[in-house]
Amino acid sequence: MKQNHLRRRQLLGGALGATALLGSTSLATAQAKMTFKASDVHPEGYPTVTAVESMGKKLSAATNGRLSVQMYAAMQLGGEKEAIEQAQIGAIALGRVSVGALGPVVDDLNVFNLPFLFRNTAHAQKVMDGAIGQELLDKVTNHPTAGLVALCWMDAGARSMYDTKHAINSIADLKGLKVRVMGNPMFVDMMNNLGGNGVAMGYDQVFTALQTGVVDGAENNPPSFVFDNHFQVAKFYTLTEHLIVPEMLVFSKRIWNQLSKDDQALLLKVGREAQAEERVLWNQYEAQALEKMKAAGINVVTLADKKPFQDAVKPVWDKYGPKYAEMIKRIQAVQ
Ligand code: GTR
Repeated sequence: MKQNHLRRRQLLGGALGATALLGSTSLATAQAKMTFKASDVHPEGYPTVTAVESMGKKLSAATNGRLSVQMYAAMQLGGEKEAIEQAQIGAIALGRVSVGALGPVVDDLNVFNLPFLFRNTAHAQKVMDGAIGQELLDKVTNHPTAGLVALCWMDAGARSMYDTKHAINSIADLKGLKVRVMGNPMFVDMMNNLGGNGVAMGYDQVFTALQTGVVDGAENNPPSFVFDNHFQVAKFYTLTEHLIVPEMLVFSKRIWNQLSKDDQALLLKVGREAQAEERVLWNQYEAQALEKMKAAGINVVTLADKKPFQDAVKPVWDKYGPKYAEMIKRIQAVQ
């Protein structure tokens, strides 16, 4: 753990140095060569990682190598809370993070963290691609203290439960299971209302926690479950699809403010393209993940009835829903 921390500091050292340098020569730096450090918890080959790398290649091509992206995948720089904090101080430029982790920073986003909000992933995509999606990106960018510029959305499918103990065939099977959730109180409440014990922790700790029995289960989409290796230790996966939480690619406002208007416009353009590219990759990866799960003999349970799960999370809606009432209505109206 300590070593990880040291390694992280070494990796970040360069970026901090470069940023400090940039601060001292404002106009000249607008045209200076810059390498944008990017962080993602997922490994190389994961849709979000590939899309950001491909965005970096486009940036380099468009600026004759003046701007580029250096990807630090697979949690080399820590979890998502760390990525957000590093972007805020300008230690990295790009963080690809879940709205689950961003909600505590920009509260408007928490509406997307309500369980069973979207009818399905197609519904979520329609919302992200439309006026509401743009509005929420703007909420991040215009937030007075978040220190982030939202470049685009990224798909992350639907999240389902998995565990190391037994198949979850009905809500009763969740009773007493310690289940890791993302670091956001809404998810702890969600899990507790479903009958489990919600344990909030960073993504960087989940694999070990599952392996050592600190938690009995977690919840995530099939690509995370498979390609971050959780399926090596958790053999039961139940398609609860209780959360459809989109992700965002955010840029450090500190670094953004040092860029020329043209470079900012270019970043927004390649960001939009990254969103479209990631979606195509996502669909392929999700299918691959499901195949790998089958091949590995994972017990995949399809629920005959999700209603008991939906009913159980009503207290979460009662507690967090009212302040988003207008937005919820608008989201539900998107066909
Ligand atoms: C993944 C997501 C990550 C992170 C992770 C988690 O699906 O891509 O951004 O949020 O889940 O559970 O923490």
